[in-house]
Amino acid sequence: MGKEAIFENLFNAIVGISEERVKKAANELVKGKIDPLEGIEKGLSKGMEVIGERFEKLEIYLPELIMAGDVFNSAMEILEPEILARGKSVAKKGTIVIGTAKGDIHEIGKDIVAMLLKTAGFEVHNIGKDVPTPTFLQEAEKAKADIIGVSALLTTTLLGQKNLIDLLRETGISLW
Ligand code: B12
Repeated sequence: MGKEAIFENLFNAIVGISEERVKKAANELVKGKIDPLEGIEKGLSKGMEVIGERFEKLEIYLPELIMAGDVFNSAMEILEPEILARGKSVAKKGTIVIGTAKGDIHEIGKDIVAMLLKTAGFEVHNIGKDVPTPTFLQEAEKAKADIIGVSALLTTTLLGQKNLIDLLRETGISLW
């Protein structure tokens, strides 16, 4: 099967919220030695965009949103070892603390970013979701981090990013 057909199967499996189909397509991608990152970009994430649009239009509801997230994660369980195996051992580039802002439990994208940074040579401290602003600072100090990454998918939790910058300024830590 060609890679475009596999990307389409990944897309359709997310939109159709089918764990069985997503696993099948993810396994085909690995067997076909296709770049898993391309599969995430051109299949899984595109499918998630459609899920988000349908949710916004009230064509689907929260349970479907939750299930679509689980379907995405079952594909990631198959793709992640492949992504890590493809990563070349590179010199350490720095340390990053990454988490999702307080009030926000979206973590699929943040976990992908964390994994990609790891394969690119960063020491990554993934501190999870719904993280209070001061915890980012505490964890960054503990890890002696060079970078802090704050994921926020909700309009309301975007403020978590600004709050952290304000907190860093207050404590006198110099930013970039
Ligand atoms: C799956 C999903 C959920 C799942 C999350 C499951 C999980 N384990 O993460 C669940 C069901 C829990 C959920 C809940 C809710 N959700 Co939701 N959800 C989504 C959905 C469909 C997909 C998100 C996703 O995983 N995408 C796939 C990943 C790969 O993409 P990504 O997250 O964008 O990540 C990429 C980039 O953003 C970036 N990135 C992400 N983090 C970081 C961090 C750093 C440091 C960097 C550099 C880059 C980076 O890189 C990633 C890889 O490319 C989006 C729709 C959408 N189009 O985004 C809505 C969406 C984000 N949700 C939405 C809403 C409203 C909610 C709820 C409030 C619904 C409700 N009524 O309860 C709750 C909020 C719960 C909470 N307190 O957080 C809205 C937000 C609207 C807004 N403007 O605020 C959206 C946009 C849907 C919509 N169109 O209405 N959701």
